Amino acid sequence: MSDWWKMACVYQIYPRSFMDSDGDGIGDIQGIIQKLDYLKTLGIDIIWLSPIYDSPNDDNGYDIRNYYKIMQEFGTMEDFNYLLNEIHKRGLKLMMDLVVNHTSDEHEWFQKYEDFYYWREKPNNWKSVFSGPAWEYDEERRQYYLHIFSKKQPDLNWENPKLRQSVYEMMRWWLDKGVDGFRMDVINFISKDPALPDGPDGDGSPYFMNGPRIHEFLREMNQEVLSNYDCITVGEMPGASPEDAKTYTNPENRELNMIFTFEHMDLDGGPNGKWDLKKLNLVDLKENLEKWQHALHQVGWNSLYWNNHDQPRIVSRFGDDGDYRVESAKMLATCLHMMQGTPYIYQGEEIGMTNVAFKSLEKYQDIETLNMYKEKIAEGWSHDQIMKAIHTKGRDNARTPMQWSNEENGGFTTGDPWIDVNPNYEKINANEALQDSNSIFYYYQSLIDLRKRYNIITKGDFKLIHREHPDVFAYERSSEGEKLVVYCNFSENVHTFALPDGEILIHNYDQLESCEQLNLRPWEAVVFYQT
Ligand code: TEU
Repeated sequence: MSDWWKMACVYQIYPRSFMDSDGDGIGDIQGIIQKLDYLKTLGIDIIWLSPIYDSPNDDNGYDIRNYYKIMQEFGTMEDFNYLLNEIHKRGLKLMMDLVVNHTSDEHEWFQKYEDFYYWREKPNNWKSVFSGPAWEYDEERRQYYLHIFSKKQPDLNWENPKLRQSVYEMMRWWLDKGVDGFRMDVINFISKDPALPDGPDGDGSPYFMNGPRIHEFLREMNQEVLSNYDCITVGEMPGASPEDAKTYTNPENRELNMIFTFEHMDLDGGPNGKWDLKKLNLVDLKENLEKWQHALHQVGWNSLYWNNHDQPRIVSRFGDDGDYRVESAKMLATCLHMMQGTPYIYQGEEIGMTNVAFKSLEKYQDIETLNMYKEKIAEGWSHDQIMKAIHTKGRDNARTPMQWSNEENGGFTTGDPWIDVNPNYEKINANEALQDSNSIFYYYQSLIDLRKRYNIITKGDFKLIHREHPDVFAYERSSEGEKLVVYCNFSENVHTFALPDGEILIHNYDQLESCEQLNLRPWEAVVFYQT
C-alpha cells in the first residue's frame, strides 16, 4: 500500500462546533456536508472527524455508548453514509476518531461484561486526568472501577482477548463501510501494568503510558484489521518520546503510520502541568521540534500540529492575536508546514480564530475545566488565578463555534449555540477570509499546494540554524540538490540576517524590506528555495 498520506494534509472537524443545520445549537452531519466545498477549496485531503457515535456527552463524545450508532444530536446513519459518499465524491478521505481506551459507563459492555473493565476491591492511588481519584465505587458491584478520565469513562481491559476482538470487529465494520482510517484516542494507554501499582504522588502514567504489551496489541490490531485495508492511522500518545515514536511508526513494525506527540504542547506548562502557566522559551520549542524531525527522518513519520480540540488556539498561544494576528497566524503555519510530516489543521485555524475569555465560569462547558476549577479552589487558588489559567489553556478555547460569517452566532446556528460564539466573529470569519486574497485562508491554501508541488518538503532532511536565537525559528531542508531556507520571527522585534540565495517560495509580507539583507519584521515568515 502506498504512502499517500505522507503528501496529504488533514483537517480536523469537532462536529459539535462546526456547523449546525437544524437550529438546535449543536453542529451536525448535515452541517458538515454543507461545508465540504469550503474544505475542498482549502485543498485539504483528509478529514479527521472527532467522535460522532452515540454518547451521553460527559466528555463531548469521547465517552462512547454505542460504536454502531450516530449521536442523535448529530443525525442518523443515513446522514453519515451520505457524508462519506460526498467526501469520496470530492476525492477526499475520512478518518474516524477511534476511542477504545475507554467507553461510556452507559455502554452495554459496562452493564454486561465485568471482565471488559478494571474492577478492584481496593483502588490504587492514581488520580484522574479530570481531577479527583481515577477509581469510582460501584454500589451494586461493591467494587471500584478504573477511569483515567471522567468517572463516566471506565477504562477497557485490553488484557481480555474477547474485548480486543470486539474492538477489532467494530473497526472492520467501519472500514467495510468505506472509512479511510482512524485517529486513535490515547491509544498508548491501552496496555496497563497488570499489577496497577501506586504511582508517584498519585501519578499512574508510568504504569499506563506505553505499557508492557502496547506494541503487541498494536501489532495484533494491525495484523487482524489495519493491514487488510489501505487506511491511515495516527495514534494520540501523551507521554510518548521520539524513541517510542520510532517503534510505533517504523513501517517494518506494522503498528501505526504516525503519532501525535505532546512534548511541544507541554513547553508552556510548569512542573505542575498545563495549568501551571509558563512563558514559552522559543529555544526549547526549536530544539524539541528538531529532536522529533531528526528522530523520525527515514525511520518513521511525524504528524505536525499546533491545534486540536484539546489545545488553546495557537495564534493566541504562540502568536499575537492582536495587531499582528494575520502575520503571526501565517508565520506559525509556515513554521509547521515546511517541516517533514503530515500537517493537521484544526477547524478555524485556517482563518486565525483566537482564544476566548469568557468572564464567567458558567459559560464554560468542558468537564476538564469545570473539575479543575473545583480542585484548584480546594487547593487555595483564587478565582482570578484559575480564570487566567482557563483563559490561557482551557480546551473550550478551541470549542467555540466555527465562525462562518458576520451574521448572528457567526453563521454557525440559527438557534442558541451550545457554547457561546467568540464575540470577534464579526471580524474573523470564513466569508471575510474567502473575499480577501491576502487572508490566512489563502495562505494555508498556498502552503498545502506547495507540499504537493515540492518533494523536498516531504523528503528533505532538517537542520536547525541560529539555534540560540531567542525570537527567530530558522531551519533548512535539503534533498537531492534542492534546499529550503525557512525564517520565522516569533516576536514583534526586528531581527537582521544575511540574505539567503534563491527564489521566495512563500512570504507573509508583500515583499522583503531590503534586498541587501534579511530584515525580519514583526512575525515575518519567509521561505527561500534554492536548486
Ligand atoms: O485526550 C487525551 C489527553 O490526554 C487530553 O486529556 C489532554 O491531555 C488534555 O485534554 C489536555 O488538556 C483525548 C481526547 O483528545 C480528549 O478530548 C479526551 O477528553 C480524552 O482523550 C479522553 O477521551
